[in-house]
Amino acid sequence: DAQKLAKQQRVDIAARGSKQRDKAHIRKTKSVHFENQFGSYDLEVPYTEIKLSDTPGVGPNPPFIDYNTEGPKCDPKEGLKPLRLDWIRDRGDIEEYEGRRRNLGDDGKRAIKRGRATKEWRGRKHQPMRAKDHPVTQMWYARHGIITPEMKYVAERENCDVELVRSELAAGRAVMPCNINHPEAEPMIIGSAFLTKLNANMGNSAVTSSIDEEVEKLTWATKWGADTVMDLSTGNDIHTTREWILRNSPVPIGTVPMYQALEKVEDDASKLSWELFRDTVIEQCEQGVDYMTIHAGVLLRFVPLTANRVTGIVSRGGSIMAEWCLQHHQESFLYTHFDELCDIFAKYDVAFSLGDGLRPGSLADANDAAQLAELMTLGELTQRAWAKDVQVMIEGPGHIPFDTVRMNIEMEKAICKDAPFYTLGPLTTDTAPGYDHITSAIGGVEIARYGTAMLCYVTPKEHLGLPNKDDVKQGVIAYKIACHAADIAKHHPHAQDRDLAISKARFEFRWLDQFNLSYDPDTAIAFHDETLPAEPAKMAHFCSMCGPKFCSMAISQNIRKQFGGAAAQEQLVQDTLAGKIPSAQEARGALATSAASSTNADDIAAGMAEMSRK
Ligand code: IRN
Ligand code: FE2
Repeated sequence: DAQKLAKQQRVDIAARGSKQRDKAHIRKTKSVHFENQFGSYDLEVPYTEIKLSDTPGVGPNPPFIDYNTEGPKCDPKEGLKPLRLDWIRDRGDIEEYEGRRRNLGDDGKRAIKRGRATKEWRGRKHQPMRAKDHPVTQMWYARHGIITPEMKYVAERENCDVELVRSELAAGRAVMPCNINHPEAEPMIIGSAFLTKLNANMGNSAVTSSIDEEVEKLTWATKWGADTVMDLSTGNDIHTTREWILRNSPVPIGTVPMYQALEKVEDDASKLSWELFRDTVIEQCEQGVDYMTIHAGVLLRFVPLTANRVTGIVSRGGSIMAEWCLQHHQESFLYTHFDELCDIFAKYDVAFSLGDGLRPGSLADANDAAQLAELMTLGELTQRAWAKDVQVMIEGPGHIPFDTVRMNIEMEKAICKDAPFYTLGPLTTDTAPGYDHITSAIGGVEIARYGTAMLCYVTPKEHLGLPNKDDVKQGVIAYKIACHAADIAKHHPHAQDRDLAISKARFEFRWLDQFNLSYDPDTAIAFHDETLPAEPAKMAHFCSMCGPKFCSMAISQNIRKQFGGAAAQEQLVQDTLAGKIPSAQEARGALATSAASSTNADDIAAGMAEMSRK
């Protein structure tokens, strides 16, 4: 029955589709020529064009240009074009070699046998690349004064100077997750100097979902605006699922390699070892994972600090490591082998997302000794990674009261020397399961406003179950709102342009433009059509909220028509206040210039006379 229900839900979403959005949001690219010491390139930089209609009697409105995360269309069985391949090869600092798994590997074959992966994927070869003699990270290039095509591409997307991109990367204040084995990805940057980014988590678990569904969810998430996607699969066919996702992903892909490592030891944490973990990491580096959550700040001596917590350790990766440390009476191998991990990451340009394994899982546990002890350790690890030119971001909470949100980003900045912060919301109350996209988007705006670079979305299913497609959309849209509100509060250049465009459309009753400029045109139009489905209503100067007589915007427009512009209105007010217009009768008389007569004119004039008396 649960399966039937899930299927029905999928059908509902498919039926709802994304028709309005797809009609109006057109992905385009602009060609940008770029040369550096390694070659000459024509970069095809993507953007979204939102077509707008004319303002009656005034003229056309230019299309609105937006950041695009969607990626080009492709056949999922073929995968995307490897757009960065030449850029990577031209630098002459990599070698191609026989990877650990040249094809799908064992779980891939199992998947094919079960009919869960198609035959086309069986022969897919994957020849990985790695650094020959120096780190191939964007941080290394940035620190050596080299401007890469990736940096130029990002500067075009962000509408900023390429030197800003280079210097932020060099200083570690921004990361560009772009594994050389994921050449399909369109370069993007995460840092507080740039647009706030959002990550969408997905992935199967032992209980639900198939590979095709995961790829579909990925496409779905990037369509609505996810800047990166984390594949958190823990169920069957982890390797194969990830292969499908990577080859189809225009955005950086993150993972928590510990999940796959645990699967390899049949979920028995005590059997984990550094060697097994390292091999899992290399397997994922070769596949093209762009950033990895590594819970290396969960130290043996911090575990007791969680013993009296209300909700203990809520991080999956964190709890696995804590269990391992206690069972083995040993320091975490993630910590003791951290430098080796850095060397591996430097070979492929994988970025660290240093995990918050001890993040608070309830307001009661917020900002406690365990959380702070871990953060201090992450600060130390950041320095060690930077010493090897490896990119780093820092994961943050969790559940924390709103008034301590700002303190959390300030502490992170101080302790981790401005490495980009990447937070899970934070949720500002524990009381609303089913609505945690809201409880957390509230914290998200606040923490991003003060400099958090990327927000990890939380869906309405948080604490309740695996998100379906609709939950993914709800989560992404909630976080689009949070990121955008934060960018406006940060006075990020042009952040408010879209608000201006949609407000003008709203005031001018350009309904379709209003729908199309919204983050979710399909919901906007569906809500509108619920009460006024007829086509002419899309031009009407009112909606069903206030009806034709009481529409404030229509009245405002009437005021302008009757009383003229600001100067004329100001004159009228001055006259009124000076007592020159003592009655409604006379007030109306003063409106000699008024063109159209309106039922509202009486009321307005009466109101002004009343004001004058007072
Ligand atoms: C983000 C910030 N803090 C945690 N996250 C995300 O939580 C992280 O990026 C990853 O997607 C997930 C890891 O969960 P566990 O293993 O810490 O529970
Ligand atoms: Fe939680």
